[in-house]
Amino acid sequence: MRTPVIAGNWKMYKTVDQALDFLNTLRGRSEVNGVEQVLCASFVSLPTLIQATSGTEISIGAQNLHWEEEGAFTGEVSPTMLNDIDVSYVIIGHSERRTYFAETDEAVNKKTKSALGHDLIPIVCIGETLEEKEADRTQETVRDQVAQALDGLTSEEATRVILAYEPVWAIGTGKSATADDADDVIRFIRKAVSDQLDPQVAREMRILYGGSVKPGNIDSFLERQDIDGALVGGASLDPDSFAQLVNAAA
Ligand code: G2H
Repeated sequence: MRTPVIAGNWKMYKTVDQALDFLNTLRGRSEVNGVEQVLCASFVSLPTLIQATSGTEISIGAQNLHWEEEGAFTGEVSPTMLNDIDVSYVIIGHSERRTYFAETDEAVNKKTKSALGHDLIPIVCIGETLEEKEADRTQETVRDQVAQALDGLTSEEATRVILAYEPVWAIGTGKSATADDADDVIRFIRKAVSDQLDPQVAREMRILYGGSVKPGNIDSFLERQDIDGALVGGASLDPDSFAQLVNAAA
């Protein structure tokens, strides 16, 4: 049995005060068992959010990390620093980082290994662009991204990875993939993981869908056996809708 995950990706939204307001409104509305609920906030808000959620069902994640523990890397944040403030999860390879910050599959692999080596749960994002989809290259694209992200991991390590299938054309556009399409690709990803590592890893690994998920469409994704939850941007910014998403997955 794979525990479902609802992870909010707040991107570059919410000051510390706004993040605390969100938590105050959320309090008590999503205190449910049977689902991992994660809020991935800006680095600036992480210590405050971790303190404010201590003892609750809510976990806090970062949206990026550097793979080195320290060094002359201006502007970067290391896994050791995330450990120091008790961060639990970290998003890696989001399409916005791949597109705007030139994050490569090689960097995604280094970050994934580093996160696992520091007991952080990586939420690794993969997905095809509209151009790749239209050229019928969705499977090839996601298979390559998965192969590179998980390259060199042991089965035990890979089992701790959460993959998020986020078709780039569905991100923040209001156009979500249909549940059928998402299910097909996620089943294909599970098979790719099985071929690359072993069938047990593929059975145990959580794979989420992301891209314009909201309370009105979450059920259609969650009812698919291979989809283990969602990585949610826009709809995670509002505590009511985040609570509805979590409660739908519980
Ligand atoms: C995809 C998703 C969260 P949204 O970026 O990772 O955002 O739900 O706004 O499409």
